[in-house]
Amino acid sequence: MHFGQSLILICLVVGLGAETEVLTGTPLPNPPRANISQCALVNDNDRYDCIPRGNATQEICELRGCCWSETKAGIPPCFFQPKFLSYKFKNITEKPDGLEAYLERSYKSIYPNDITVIKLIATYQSDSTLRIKIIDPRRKRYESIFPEKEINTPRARNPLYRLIIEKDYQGFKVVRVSDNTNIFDVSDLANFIYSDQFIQITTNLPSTYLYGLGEHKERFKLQSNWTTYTLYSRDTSPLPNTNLYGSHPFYLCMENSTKSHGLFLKNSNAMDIIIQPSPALTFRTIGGILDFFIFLGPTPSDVLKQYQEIIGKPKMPPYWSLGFHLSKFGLEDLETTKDYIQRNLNVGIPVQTIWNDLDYMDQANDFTYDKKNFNGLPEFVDSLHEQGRKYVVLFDPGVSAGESEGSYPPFDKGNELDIFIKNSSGQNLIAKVWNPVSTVYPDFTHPKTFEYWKLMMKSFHDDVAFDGAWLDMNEPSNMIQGSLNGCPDSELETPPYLPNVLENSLNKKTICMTAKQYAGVQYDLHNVFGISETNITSKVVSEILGERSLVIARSTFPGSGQYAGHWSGDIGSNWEDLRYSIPQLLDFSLFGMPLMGADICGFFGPSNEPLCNRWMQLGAFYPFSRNHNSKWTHQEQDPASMGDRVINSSKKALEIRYTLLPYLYTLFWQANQNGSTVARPLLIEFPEDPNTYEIDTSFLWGSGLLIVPVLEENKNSVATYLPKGVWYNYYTRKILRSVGEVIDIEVDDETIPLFIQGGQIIPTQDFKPLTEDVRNSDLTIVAALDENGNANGMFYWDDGISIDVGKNYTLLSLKVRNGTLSVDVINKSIEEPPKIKSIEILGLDESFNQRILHQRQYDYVYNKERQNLMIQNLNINCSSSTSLQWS
Ligand code: MIG
Repeated sequence: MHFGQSLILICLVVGLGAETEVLTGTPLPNPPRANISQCALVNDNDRYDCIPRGNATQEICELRGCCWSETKAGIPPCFFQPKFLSYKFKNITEKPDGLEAYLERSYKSIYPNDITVIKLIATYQSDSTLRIKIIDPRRKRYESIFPEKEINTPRARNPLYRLIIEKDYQGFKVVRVSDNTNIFDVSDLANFIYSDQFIQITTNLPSTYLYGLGEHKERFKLQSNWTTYTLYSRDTSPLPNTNLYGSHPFYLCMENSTKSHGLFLKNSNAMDIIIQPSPALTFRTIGGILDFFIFLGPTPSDVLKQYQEIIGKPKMPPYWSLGFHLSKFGLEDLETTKDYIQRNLNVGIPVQTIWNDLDYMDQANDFTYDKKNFNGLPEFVDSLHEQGRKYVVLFDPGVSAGESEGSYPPFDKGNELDIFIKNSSGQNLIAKVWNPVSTVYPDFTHPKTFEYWKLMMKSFHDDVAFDGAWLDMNEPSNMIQGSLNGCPDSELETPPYLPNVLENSLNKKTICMTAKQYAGVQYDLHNVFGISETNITSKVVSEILGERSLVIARSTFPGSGQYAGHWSGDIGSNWEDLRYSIPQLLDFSLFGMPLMGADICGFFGPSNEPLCNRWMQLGAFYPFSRNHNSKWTHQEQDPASMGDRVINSSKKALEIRYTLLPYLYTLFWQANQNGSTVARPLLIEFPEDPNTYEIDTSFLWGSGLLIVPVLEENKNSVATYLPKGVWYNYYTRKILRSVGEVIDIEVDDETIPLFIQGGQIIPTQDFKPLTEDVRNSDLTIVAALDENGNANGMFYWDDGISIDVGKNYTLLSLKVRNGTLSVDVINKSIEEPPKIKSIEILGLDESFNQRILHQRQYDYVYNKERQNLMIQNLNINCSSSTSLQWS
């Protein structure tokens, strides 16, 4: 049926010299009427919408050469006939590492400015990654400036994929060689449109198990019932079916064979992505180019590694940032801030980092602090540092434009360097955010903005020695539409196709699409505003501190993980949003942003004791663990304010978190090195078990720890799926052998169910209220044996702050085989790493021979009922490899 690479060679001959011919286009004709018998062949679920987001009538439909027949609501009545002639391959040239081809359009599309001849460039990037770029060969179009990671020179030896051009030249597809699965199936180009402001392409999918395409308030597994996912960065409290703060055109697909693949569309324009039940997926973007990266996996963790090869791997967070953070909007002065922290410290909550929101600023202006209400802030921050605590403040991207000349350097300096975003006539675009009068935005794509931002951050840091930057409002958000003077009439402000964006407007709650930046217009750059600010902030703060910086950003894009973490914004204080926080967290694991968490106990609306109780338990296991509250709530929700039960729950869960910090930190290091996940969806750990494909109420830390939060009110039990294998109840150490089944767990109010996976070794340290003390305390190695008595693990240790990760560190490989734990030193730091003081073995049958333990005079306790062995009072130095035998 299809022809492969051998036939492409024939086309090479056909293609020679054809380039000039296809480049001279004549005006396109209108399409002929659809062929009714062809139309009848199309199943409802397979229809390709011919009037997307338009008012479909039969007349308009038929004029477009499309088929008309009304059917169930939600299913497009006007659709393309199969193999409707859109573009046709014209000449195809095989290259050493890919293929190039031209495609020529046959009929007018319904959008202005069809690009009649386009060029497809396929690059065999590696054995597992194929890039397909489709451009206008005659005119350079905007290409997303992020991710900015350089892409390696192509090198494929035995690609897992094959690119096939259809015999009729009206389609192409990417096939997995090993089993012929269609990975990217555009074998029918019927609805393929490439016009100036509307680019559409549909791929048939091998399954409906799709994940990613954020940021959305959605379950982890995406819906495929003609569901539209719109990507357009927007400041809004998260609602379902709405574009939110960040834009990630990446999906992971689990195939029916349990293999998986991924796809990244490198495009930063506003877009709709529609998933229909056939299943098929349509990208509809209103600008830029098509630039696909297709990842062949075959495991989902392979896919994510391959993806992060392209977008960049996550930044290594400072160790302290894995401690518990306490924040609140509405800590209106320094005394309130101090009391807020102190009351939590008083009841034993291990607050590592204190955050101040907008409140600290003078008139909500960046790089200032309120000298009256926050008088003494610099000294307060110094005292936090003396205690071993950290301090993070909020920055908005916009700076005040309404201050009198000479009184506000952030405006004067920016103006002097001329780095503010311009309106269409070239003056500073004036908007309004929190500043008293008006706001301008630095253009973070301007080459001088790095120095500008650094100067501002540095002079503020000289006053207030903050340790991290919290980047809010960087969609960019604007409280008035477009600008103080509105926006000009332009097809950029009101494009021929408007994606399904909130409030049906591109410039609502943000700046004009015609606004000008160094790298282009807002129309193209909107979705990368956040990442451009985050990138610069991450570097600037590291340079100022001389240490790793903590940056948490609201608006994100592929590659943001290299610079920052993320929080899920202004979610509600309710059970529903508690539940959604897990899929949101797992989505950002897919997006290469492991440092993620939601506002614990919720942001908007009053929280309440039962909710906050369960939320503090779950939040202790968000990689980024922060309780933050809105100012309008009039309901405190920090643990101390919530009464004994929440205090006890919080302490219990956070103490476990702190003892697990060495494990969590090691996972972050692995993510930084290999692009692996920290908070891990079950399907990534158990891709061969389709029962895990819809799970988003529990998740793992790495491979070792399964977290099963209680997500409903008045519940003292939770049902959870335990994949096949050996598990251990974290609290009782009791062994559970699962055949892959749902189990019911009884749980009291103050406990979050946790399980350790057999076969994993988890490094733990002592609980201490400060992260730095945990980092320096002795180790307890917990080895949870699998059914064969084996286990594996790693321990990574460094100073927790060095920018140059991987220069001075200790790395231990931990292994249990035949009743012996071996500790292999893979790398040794200059400083001596912590000592191993105890080893705990889980799942040790009582038949093991205790003679050796006696002989060597180990101090040990064996618990027959729990089947665990604790060898204690050891003093094992980890600077050299060693082993310890118990049977
Ligand atoms: O429009 O800075 O998501 O965390 O507390 C609200 C005040 C602006 C939104 C952030 C939220 C923060 C708040 N900000």
